[in-house]
Amino acid sequence: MRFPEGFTWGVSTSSYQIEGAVKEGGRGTSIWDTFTQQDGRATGDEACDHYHRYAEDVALMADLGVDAYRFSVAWPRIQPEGTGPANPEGIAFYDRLVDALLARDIDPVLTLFHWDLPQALEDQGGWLNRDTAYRFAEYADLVGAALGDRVKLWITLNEPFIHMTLGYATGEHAPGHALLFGALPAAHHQLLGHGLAVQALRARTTSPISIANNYSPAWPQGGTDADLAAAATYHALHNRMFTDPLLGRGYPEIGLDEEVVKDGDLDIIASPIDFLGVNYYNPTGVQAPLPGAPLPFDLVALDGYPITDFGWPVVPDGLRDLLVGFLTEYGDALPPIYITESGCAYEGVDDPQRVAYLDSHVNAVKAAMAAGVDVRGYFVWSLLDNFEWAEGYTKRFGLVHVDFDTQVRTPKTSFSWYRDLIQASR
Ligand code: PNW
Repeated sequence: MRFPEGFTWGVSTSSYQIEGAVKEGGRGTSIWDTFTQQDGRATGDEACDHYHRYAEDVALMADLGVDAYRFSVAWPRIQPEGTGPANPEGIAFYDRLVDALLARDIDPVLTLFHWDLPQALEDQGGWLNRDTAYRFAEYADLVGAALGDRVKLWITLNEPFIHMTLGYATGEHAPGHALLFGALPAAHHQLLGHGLAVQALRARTTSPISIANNYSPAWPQGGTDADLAAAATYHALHNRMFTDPLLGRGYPEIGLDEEVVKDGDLDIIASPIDFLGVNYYNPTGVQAPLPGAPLPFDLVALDGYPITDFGWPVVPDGLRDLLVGFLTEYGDALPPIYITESGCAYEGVDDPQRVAYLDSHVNAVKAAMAAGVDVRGYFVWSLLDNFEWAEGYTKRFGLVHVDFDTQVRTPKTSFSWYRDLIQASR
């Protein structure tokens, strides 16, 4: 089976991971600036210097032949303090970027929030504070007013599950809170912000609008009823919590405090979306917890698969299962899907393992489509090697190698492979 006419091939990045220039253009401080200034961590101060080199990066994408580019807007460039009118210099940067893309016939796909919250809002409690959802809708309105005529797909939030978990439950990411299940309100407030932002954007654009979730099939390791129950609980927390309410089904039973979810919130969160953004990396192995363990599941390694430099298993079947599982779980309520991130960390400019990874995952998408799943596009994470959050610059996800001393970009073997795939599928 060939990919249908109009299938979108793309690449993804995010603002804090590539832009640098953190003190330029009137940008305010984000939680990632604050978080990375601690104890000798790597920072995004320079990253890929994309803020200054965006024209070169757009030219690379034109060479690659992609149909679309998914990037994110840094909220602190638009509202340095998280509220108030739009900073014209911040808008101007994304204006230039969007126009450069359109001039090369590349569709701009814009994510409003990829984790770089204005520090001023964190000082008020960040996503633990319900008010942040309303601030997010105001910000969405400002960006919608500026770019609503040119952006081809809108994405409100990137991976609210990962942001809640690593940012608020374990503290591995900014803002660094380790609240375990106390982090759940940060999920609800993000989803509320998503719904309010969808409503704000509708008044500003006719383009499709959605969210990009991180999905990981929960694979029970061990066959006891307790193992299956633990996997079901993990599935509810990682996957269903961020999908059921969008599709009008409310929250699964995950222990979200009833005080947090106010009357009317679920209607706002269920504001219709036009597609579902799916970021997939790997399934999660789950077992029953040991007696007295703090969490209702135990996460275990999946044995018998190759692993990437990140230590993540390479499981293309997980992507096919995930997509086919959506159809089983949501049926007619399931909107069309875009794979908004798929990729892996490996060293080297010659990167046959990345080629093998991407080839097998593209084939998994094809298999899911043959089984009836409506997938409209596939975006590789990432165009460039970049600032990989808690891992700093040690994990390389790019189709293009970046030398972080000289900022020289070198297309990898996987870049040529992806260019050929795109050309062959036209
Ligand atoms: C995603 N995990 O993050 C993000 O959207 C990207 O910004 C990031 O660079 C990419 O995946 C690679 O990590 C994730 O621990 C971070 O399971 C952590 C996890 C998953 C996704």
